[in-house]
Amino acid sequence: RSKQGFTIFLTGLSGSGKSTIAKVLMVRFMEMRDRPVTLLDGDIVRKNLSSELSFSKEHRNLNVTRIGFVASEITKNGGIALCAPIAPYEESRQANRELISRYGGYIEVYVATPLEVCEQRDRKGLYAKARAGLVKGVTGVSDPYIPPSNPEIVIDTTRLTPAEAVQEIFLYLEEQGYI
Ligand code: GGZ
Repeated sequence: RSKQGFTIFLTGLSGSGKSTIAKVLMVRFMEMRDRPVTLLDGDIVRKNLSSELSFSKEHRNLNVTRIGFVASEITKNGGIALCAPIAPYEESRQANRELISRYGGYIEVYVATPLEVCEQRDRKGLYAKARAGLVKGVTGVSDPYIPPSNPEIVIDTTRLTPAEAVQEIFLYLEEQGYI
């Protein structure tokens, strides 16, 4: 059976459900006791690895390629890396894809929850602040999100629960022989 490492890279707006899906994936992979699993969630990385970075295009790309580098090392060593930044730009996503594919699997999951739905949830009040002009350059409101051109999986969280989304990802991994 295949034991190569792989990276699942979730991209989408704030509040799209990336973290929730990543956490459920994390639990499922840990239960398998198959390979070490590492979660590189957006807010954790921002705090611990990218604390000096802003939300400019350059800094977002740098943040995303840092995550990609860590994921590539994990993948190289046969582990599972779960990444969940917004990653709004194609160039840094593409750079990660090229780097990580050299060492193992790269599965890009576009969590395509519409802005209206993310905004209705607004768990952290970010969108309200953006609309009030208190925060500038918020992805989806006053900063771009470029949808991935060739994602392996697209998740519509308005139709799927997190558990169903994870099931869809597992199905794909089985089909491709990763698990
Ligand atoms: C987008 C922002 C911003 C701006 C702060 N735009 O839901 P959250 O709150 O916890 O997750 C978001 C997080 C996004 O960081 P990422 O590292 O994932 O972004 S990127 O991939 O673009 O580097 C959000 C919070 O930081 N946040 N200001 N202006 N999200």
